[in-house]
Amino acid sequence: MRCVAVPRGRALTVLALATIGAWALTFAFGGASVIVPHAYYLPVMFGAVRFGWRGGLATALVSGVLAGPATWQSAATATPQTVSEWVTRLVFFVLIGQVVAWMLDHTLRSVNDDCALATAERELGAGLRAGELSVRYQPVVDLRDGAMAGAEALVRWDHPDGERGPDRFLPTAEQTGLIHDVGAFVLAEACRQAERWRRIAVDAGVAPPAVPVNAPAAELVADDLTARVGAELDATGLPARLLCLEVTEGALITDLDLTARHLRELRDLGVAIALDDFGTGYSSLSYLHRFPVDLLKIDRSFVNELQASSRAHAMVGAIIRMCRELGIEPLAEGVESAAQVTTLRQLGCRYVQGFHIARPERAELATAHLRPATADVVRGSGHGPRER
Ligand code: G
Ligand code: MN
Repeated sequence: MRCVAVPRGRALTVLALATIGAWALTFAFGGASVIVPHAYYLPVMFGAVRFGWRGGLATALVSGVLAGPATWQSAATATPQTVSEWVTRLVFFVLIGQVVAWMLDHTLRSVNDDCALATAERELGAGLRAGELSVRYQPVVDLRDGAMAGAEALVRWDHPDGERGPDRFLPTAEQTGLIHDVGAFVLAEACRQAERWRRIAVDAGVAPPAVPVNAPAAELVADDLTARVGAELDATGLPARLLCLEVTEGALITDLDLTARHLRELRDLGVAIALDDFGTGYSSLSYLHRFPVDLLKIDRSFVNELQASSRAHAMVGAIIRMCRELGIEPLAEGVESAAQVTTLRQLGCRYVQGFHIARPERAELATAHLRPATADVVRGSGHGPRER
């Protein structure tokens, strides 16, 4: 879909010419007594169509004055119009402009939305083809030994105008179906990287990190999800246990039964399932009840409040105990301070992720965390590493 509006400058020129034209026409035809002032409806409607109600109003007022005091009733005898006559006409101009603007507003809004979406889709598609999308990895640290137990794959768009986070382009991707291409790209990248890390870890004699990938809602109901994940594991040689699929409970999951079935299939493959942003959705416990969950990510909104609010402290403690009862591993997201690490450790949380440990970084940089150099972070004395 190509979306073009008459450029502003050209539209203003057309508007001015049409208004002056109507005035000249009225004069040439001998004045306001004939039907010619109706020619002003043209610029009034054009103003309303192109510039909305304000454009309609401005054109109507200018036209009303031009067709009124600035136009003879009869050019031949130089008789002016009566005030009531031209004011009545001005009122009609204003009314017509406003009605046209009002009627078009609705249609234009949806056309504009379609245009914006089509443009964003074209741009994102081009970005994908140009290789502008990349994956950053945010380490997950095991508090027991400071090792990088995992690294969450997070997609970024290295747009020529500057880096764009997923919230800037995933909504477009979801609305246009490009989400499947983005999802396939992230999955392939993450599996390839996880396998690379597995080999490095084996050589270094450390445990290989798992790579959690965020699964968009649209992917969770796709029939070929399990097949595609399986194919990617085969293609890269990555053992399924090192892949983890994160399901965000905040995401609108359209078909719970279908999603639950797909997640069970994936789990049968050996892929781990994480429930992301736990506690922020409307049905956290119901998701936990219905989905096969290995890892529960405690949302950063609770972690943020750990120190300041005794309620948050109690809730995080309760979530961790619940996980223990259910045989699920809790992970605290959005850990931003050493004090939070200390508290989480006291509460029995083994895995942490957040800016205090590491920002999402390029794979090469994240590789450094494979060797447990994050030990001082784990001891609770470290400063969060700088971005990238
Ligand atoms: O919903 P999910 O957990 O997948 O979100 C990951 C996002 O959270 C990433 O965009 C990442 O940059 C951001 N993030 C990761 N760690 C932190 C943190 O410690 N604090 C805040 N505010 N955001 C974080
Ligand atoms: Mn996530």
